[in-house]
Amino acid sequence: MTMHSPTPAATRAVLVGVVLPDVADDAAQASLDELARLAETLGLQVVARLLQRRTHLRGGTVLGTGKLRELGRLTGGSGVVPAGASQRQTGALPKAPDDEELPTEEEVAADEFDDDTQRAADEDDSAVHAGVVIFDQELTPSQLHNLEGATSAEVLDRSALILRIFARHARSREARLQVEIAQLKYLVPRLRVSSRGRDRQRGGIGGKGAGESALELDRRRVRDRIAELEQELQVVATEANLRRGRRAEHQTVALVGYTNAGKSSLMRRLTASDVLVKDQLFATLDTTVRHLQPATRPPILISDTVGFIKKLPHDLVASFRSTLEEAKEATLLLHVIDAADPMWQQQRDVTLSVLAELGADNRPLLTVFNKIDLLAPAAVDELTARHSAAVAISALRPDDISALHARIVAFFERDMIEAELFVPYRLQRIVHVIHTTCRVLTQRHDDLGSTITVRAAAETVETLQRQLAEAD
Ligand SMILES: Nc1nc2c(ncn2[C@@H]2O[C@H](COP(=O)(O)OP(=O)(O)OP(=O)(O)O)[C@@H](O)[C@H]2O)c(=O)[nH]1
Ligand SMILES: [Mg+2]
Repeated sequence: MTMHSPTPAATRAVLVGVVLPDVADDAAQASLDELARLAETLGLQVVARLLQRRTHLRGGTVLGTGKLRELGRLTGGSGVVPAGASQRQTGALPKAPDDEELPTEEEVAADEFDDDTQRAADEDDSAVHAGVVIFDQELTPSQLHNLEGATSAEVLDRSALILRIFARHARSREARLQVEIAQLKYLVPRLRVSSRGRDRQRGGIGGKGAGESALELDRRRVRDRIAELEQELQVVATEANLRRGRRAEHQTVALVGYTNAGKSSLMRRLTASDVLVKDQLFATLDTTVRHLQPATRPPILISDTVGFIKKLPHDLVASFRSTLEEAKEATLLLHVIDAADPMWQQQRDVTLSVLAELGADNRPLLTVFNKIDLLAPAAVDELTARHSAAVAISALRPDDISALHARIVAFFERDMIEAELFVPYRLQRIVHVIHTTCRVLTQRHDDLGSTITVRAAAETVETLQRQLAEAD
């Protein structure tokens, strides 16, 4: 490796945000900041950002003609949609429902009323062109095709980028299956455009269709593959469900929240485990379950799982449903928020709406403002004054972790009752059950058996009393 070789084009990316006039500047920039972090997570180097305001997000290229030329200069493309592309729209192929008519040049020019480009400081235009262009919004198949023609670069939209990160970070069988299904579902509507012209089937499926029939074959193959994977996932998910079922009698807490909020950091400290913590988006994809430490009686289980992000591809949410069951069945949700992120309110809303989509919005929820070590004391005071039911902590401070531990324990204690159980000696095995599912306060032995006073969830006490009565 030579020290001074320029970054290869394939890893140089231009970010493009197209926003409606009513989107505030800081929101538009924050969205591009997040896109940049996603790109960096994939190992891409962001060399320029383009932001364009338009009255709508339709049209053959999303961008105006001037902006498209500028983009072409950055990628070494022509900056105009190749002639063949617009013909394709009126060709023999049926139109996909999301296809749009190409606007005329004048329409496009008239619409382009404001724009803004930022280059990385060390950017030398002529050195190496960017090989990747990433759009902050969803592109239709034909927009994608036109943009690739005009830029000669690989064009990704936000969903495609997120899917690639997921594909790279998935570890468990369940997560891999979920990601592969989502990738294929993303691919199906895009196959029509992809299989004409150059080969863009990077999803890893064989077969390059040249004509329509080959294309139909491709589509069928992909659908068959999806069905196959879904079956496989069902088997894996059933096993996971069994494990979850065995945990059902336990008190469970699920850490949920926006990606990078600090869920895994809290998991590590609350459970004295070494789950992966990274300053990266979607570091965690697999669900981990551990005991709360210091241990409680009865034990409390904590789960850490995939984070959320705005505009999370719908198929991804759908295919991660089984992973996210953990959150749905938790006794308590800890909603972790990165209080130091200027966009935390939007991030909170995204998390709450994904939870609603998953049907997990009826669970008791404790809001945890994390990373307050990065805030000024006055800002922390304001936060706690405004959100008195929430806890404000830093995952880096042991005292804060203890306080959160106490809050979790107190939540479960609130629903506990005190009871006295008599266990005859011949049923001593139940004593063991009592010790694992209840907090034992006192224990007395006489000629007939043990009298045990406990604190436990009302349901647990009922179950034990029933077992004792039946065995009697
Ligand atoms: N300063 C500060 N940094 C924190 C705190 N909590 C977490 N971090 C950092 O934030 C980054 C993300 O932390 P993670 O725990 O991996 O976040 P996550 O929510 O699990 O993220 P994903 O798994 O990617 O969704 C890491 O670099 C952590 O070291 C905190 O309280 N203060
Ligand atoms: Mg994590």
